[in-house]
Amino acid sequence: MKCLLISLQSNAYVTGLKYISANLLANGHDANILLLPGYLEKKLAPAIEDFIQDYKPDLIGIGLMSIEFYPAKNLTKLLHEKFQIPVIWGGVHAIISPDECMKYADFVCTGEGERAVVSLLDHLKDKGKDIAPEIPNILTRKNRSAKEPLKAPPESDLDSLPFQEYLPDYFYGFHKNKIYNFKKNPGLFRRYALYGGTCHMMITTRGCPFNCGYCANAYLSTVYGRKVRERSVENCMEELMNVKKDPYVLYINFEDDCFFTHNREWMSKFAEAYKKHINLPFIVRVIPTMLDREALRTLRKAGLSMVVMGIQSGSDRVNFDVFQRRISFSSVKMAAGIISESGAAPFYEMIVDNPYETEDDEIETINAISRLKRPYIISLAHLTFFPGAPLTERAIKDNIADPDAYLFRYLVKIDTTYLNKLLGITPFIPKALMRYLNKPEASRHHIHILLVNFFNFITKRFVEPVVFLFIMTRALNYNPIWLIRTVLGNWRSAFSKLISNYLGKGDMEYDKKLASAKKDMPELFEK
Ligand code: B12
Repeated sequence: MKCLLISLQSNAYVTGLKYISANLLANGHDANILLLPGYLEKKLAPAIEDFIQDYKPDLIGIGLMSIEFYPAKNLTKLLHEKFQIPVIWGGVHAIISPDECMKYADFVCTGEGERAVVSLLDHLKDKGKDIAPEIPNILTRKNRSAKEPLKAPPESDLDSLPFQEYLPDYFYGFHKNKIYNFKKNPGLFRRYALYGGTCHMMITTRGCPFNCGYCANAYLSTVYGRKVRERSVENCMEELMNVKKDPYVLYINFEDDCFFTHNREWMSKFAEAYKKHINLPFIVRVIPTMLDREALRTLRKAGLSMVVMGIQSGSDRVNFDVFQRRISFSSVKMAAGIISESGAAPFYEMIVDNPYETEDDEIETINAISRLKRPYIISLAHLTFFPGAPLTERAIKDNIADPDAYLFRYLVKIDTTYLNKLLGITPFIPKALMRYLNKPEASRHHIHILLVNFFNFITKRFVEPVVFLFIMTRALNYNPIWLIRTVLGNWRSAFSKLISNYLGKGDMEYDKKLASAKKDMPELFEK
């Protein structure tokens, strides 16, 4: 049986779909992945129609995060008009909002999809599509009303799942009205992949030990439990040795919510094997209170080049009371010190545009951030009220959030307020200047606004890229060849980010498509 897995994301990092397709192949089925970046057209393009007619899938799967809801709804309607093929939705949004998704799809996957999709294809083969399946994690119109829809326990043995490839030969992309095989057109793949395709995105754990109020994990942990499940070092190495064969892979980007949930024993075994077999620079994410100096040193020796750490706010009130994230700024400062001392490039993430934050909180955040050891890079994300997050429920109750806003706005699109701009430039300007500019609106003059705008312009275009290059060069132990390869591999995405003020090109294009779809297809946006 054949399954076509479609992603509507603007980029080609489709970890979930790669896992599902690998498992389908291992179980005797066939799979293709098709990237339709932000597809929101009134009609199915002839190339897509031909592709489906040629491949003749028995099942079409659409993977979606919440922001891809409208493209998924539209595409499903177009597919149903042309073909008699059942459509299943899966991914984070399907898990969080299964009832809403069930209005449009024939099946909804309410958890991990690897085994569920294999069972569904087996069912379609044996019993056909007119008999409703009874499969754990698969919601149908029939069993939707059941009190206890069948749930599969979270996958306990992650090593038993075939892992994802960097670029499978059955991965296709829709570009300028044609469909291309990415493996045969690697240049095109790299255009759609983040960071020019220089990173392999890898996940060694599933789950997060925290339950922050703004994060989908707070909901996902009710489905998967609080326990963080991990892969063995051997299993991770097998995936990486395969990935390393591709000369374009320069970095491994570990997307685990917190790489430091692994214990020291796992870490040292990993570091040893990684250095021996892989030896590529790599990136990890960490939650400040989980950072372990010893483990960090061990990873650093194995090639760790960048540590991404969520700080979110510099105000303890906001972190504790609003975000339900019990991490004080003193812990953040300590963790930042350890990262700097290790020589890895520090990359800190903040959440802004928070309606529960006062001007005093924002001023406190800027002051706090300025106390972190330089040099470092910060990235600001717009607080998006995604469905399923406890803070979203609170904000809707408090009438403070538009419950549909997440459908139209990317995290990277932040408000261009005075204090957001000042926060963004704080790591790069003299502290005395920061103190002079860090004022409440009531005491600001034209000169403050002028200076913030001026430094924002200069910093974003010239200073920040130079600091970024410097911390990466240092993290790569001043290896010039690696630096040149990084710059060459990333120049296109870096350039496009600079021009479009840090909003990815794909996201900008999606914004435009969404705006014109609202005009041309108002019925799509009706509830
Ligand atoms: C890696 C990652 C990315 C990567 C790759 C995403 C990907 N599709 O693989 C990148 C960097 C591209 C990314 C981008 C964004 N991300 Co992200 N990302 C993650 C992260 C950290 C891990 C995802 C992952 O690989 N999980 C491991 C795989 C195995 O699990 P999975 O993807 O859930 O897939 C399983 C099931 O969901 C299901 N499944 C998935 N797809 C399908 C399809 C079918 C047909 C079926 C049947 C089943 C099925 O089966 C899979 C295997 O078991 C998660 C956090 C998390 N813990 O989930 C956030 C997360 C998914 N991202 C999130 C967000 C918000 C974004 C952005 C929108 C942020 C932004 N820039 O504004 C962008 C999307 C931009 C775009 N449209 O292109 C949110 C989503 C919230 C929501 N309600 O939608 C999450 C949950 C983070 C969070 N904590 O809130 N992200």
